[in-house]
Amino acid sequence: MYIGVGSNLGNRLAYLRAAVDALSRVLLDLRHSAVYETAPVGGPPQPPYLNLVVEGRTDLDPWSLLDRLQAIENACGRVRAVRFGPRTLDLDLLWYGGRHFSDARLTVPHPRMFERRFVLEPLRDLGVELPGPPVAEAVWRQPVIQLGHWGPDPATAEAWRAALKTRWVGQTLEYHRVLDSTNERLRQWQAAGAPAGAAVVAQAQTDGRGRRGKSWGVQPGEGLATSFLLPLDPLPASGLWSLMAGVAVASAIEAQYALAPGLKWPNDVLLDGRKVGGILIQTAGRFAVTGIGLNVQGQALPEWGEATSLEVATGRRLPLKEVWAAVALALEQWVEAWVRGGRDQILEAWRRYSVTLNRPVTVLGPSGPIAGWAEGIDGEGALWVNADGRRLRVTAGEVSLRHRDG
Ligand code: A4P
Ligand code: MG
Repeated sequence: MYIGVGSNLGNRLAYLRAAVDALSRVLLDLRHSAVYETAPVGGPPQPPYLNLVVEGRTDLDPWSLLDRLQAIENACGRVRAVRFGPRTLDLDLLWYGGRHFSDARLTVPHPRMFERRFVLEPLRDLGVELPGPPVAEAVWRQPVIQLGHWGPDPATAEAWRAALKTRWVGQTLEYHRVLDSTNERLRQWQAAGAPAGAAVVAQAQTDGRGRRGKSWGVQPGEGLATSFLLPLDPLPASGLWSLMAGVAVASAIEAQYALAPGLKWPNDVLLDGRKVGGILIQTAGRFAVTGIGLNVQGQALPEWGEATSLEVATGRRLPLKEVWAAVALALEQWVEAWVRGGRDQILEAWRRYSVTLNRPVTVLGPSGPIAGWAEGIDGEGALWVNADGRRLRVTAGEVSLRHRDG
């Protein structure tokens, strides 16, 4: 039989993995397709789905199987609110041994499966074509992107490692085709003993911060999503880590590609005033998990809004592993510079790249927007804003910042 699995709320990939894991205790000879990111079909406006299809055998009758599927949905926090609406997990019995039947609880085959590319494409990936009505042309135009299978890919990791010019940063790494978040994976790995400098790379990151809703336009493999495990010892405040990582990314693309990047406090990397990358620091034990996202390839599409890519800026489709190796080298050099020379060198470099200092900004905090002038950063990486003579100390994480013209 074939079961369709979909999720478009919360950590979608984690729900898919939990579903496959639970189904492996219900079905024999389980196989599952690659993961696909798919535009919602029907229902109210809602976020994109992740979908896959599971194949397996069972002795359960279809209604007992449906009971099991619904128990798995419920265990994954499924709330039935809107028909066709957003859900953490949806399990549909698509096909049961070629049988056709319908009653109040169950219609098999699933009545809409041949109208949905998010079902047909994963079936194809499994090498399966089920007999059914002819599929309308329009169905094949529903947007779907194949992301691949989860799990580490050691061969690709080795090819990336070979591109490195570092001594320790990135020398131990995991490469994944699809991952919910490289920071999350690295935090888990840290807890299991990953060494300093360990790195995680994902060809597609499904649920990393800042990605949701911006998925369409970036094909898997066009953007760099990576995290590095760096020792926290030299830098006391995580706000400084954000600035240091920003300086490393900016100096890497400046040196490697002769670009003129800018840094927007606290953690955006800009080219020509448009966002090309972002940084997310999380601490784990004695480490700073340093997450970096960079738009490497890709033409500026309308859905990108204020974003850009290295390809747009250089006119070249740069290999991701080359960009990654340049970033790893710069991180190693800046972490070591920190150990040798203290924080001043990094603050000075940050000020040089800054596009935030000495200009009007709006601070969006819990107590509403505050307009002011960005005056400086201090030794902890906090931003000082002058709002009509009142000096505010702004720390990352609590606020977001908008530049104002003028
Ligand atoms: N039911 C009848 N037949 C079946 C079957 N073959 N498999 C009954 C599973 N359930 C079946 O389902 C409502 C009732 O359908 C169940 O109580 C069961 O007795 P539900 O899961 O509670 O509600 P639902 O999911 O909102 O309705 P339905 O009909 O399952 O919707 P679909 O067809 O699952 O559509 N777009 C993308 N890109 N990817 C998606 O995964 N999913 C939907 C949901 C809409 N758009 C989507 C996706
Ligand atoms: Mg359903």
